[in-house]
Amino acid sequence: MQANVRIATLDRRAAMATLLADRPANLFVVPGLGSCTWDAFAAGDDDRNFYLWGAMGGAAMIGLGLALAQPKLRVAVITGDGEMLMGLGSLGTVGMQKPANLAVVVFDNGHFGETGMQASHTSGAVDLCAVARGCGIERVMDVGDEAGLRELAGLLANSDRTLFARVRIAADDPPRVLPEKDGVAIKDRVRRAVAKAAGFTPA
Ligand SMILES: Cc1ncc(C[n+]2csc(CCOP(=O)(O)OP(=O)(O)O)c2C)c(N)n1
Repeated sequence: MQANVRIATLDRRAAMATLLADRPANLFVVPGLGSCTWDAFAAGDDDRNFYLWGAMGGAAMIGLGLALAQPKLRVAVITGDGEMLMGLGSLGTVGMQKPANLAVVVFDNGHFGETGMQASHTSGAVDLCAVARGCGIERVMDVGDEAGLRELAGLLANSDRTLFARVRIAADDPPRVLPEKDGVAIKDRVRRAVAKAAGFTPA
């Protein structure tokens, strides 16, 4: 069994930028609340980002719903280890449903960054890659370098099966850059983008 390697050095802003650099037109991103939402916005505001400001623990389920409802789209949930740990059971539901167009990516810094860098369970016993495998997700990646990030970016565009990736990022707290906060505006904007990308007229 692979060890739970805890060396985390990737820069979170650079990692997000690499993942989204050659983003195909049909790739939607659900960034988890807090740092991942700020990272996604910092990489370039985009109608296809469903920024979360709350719903801690819900990012993977929001992404699963979108992926199942819109099979022509690709969906990348990109969230923190604290957020993922709060909704850990959702990986079981992802493993049961297995949509090929869904990726769940965890930016794992081993800490709850937004609230003051308290250590999370991934600093200790919990190995999220092992959890994902145990939930039936077949393609699981443990990403710790630039080459791995680039491979992951390609798979966000074209993986033929559900993907889980842990990205080992450094526990730092870059300056916060905050996107739109109005939940209705965020929802309406992403719905229009979904309709455009999937080729239907929104209700
Ligand atoms: C239900 C709920 N509990 C707690 C919080 C407070 N909170 C906001 S972000 C966060 C930590 C997020 O940590 P993580 O997902 O690991 O992100 P990162 O370390 O990358 O910032 C917490 C505890 C919240 N928003 N909602």
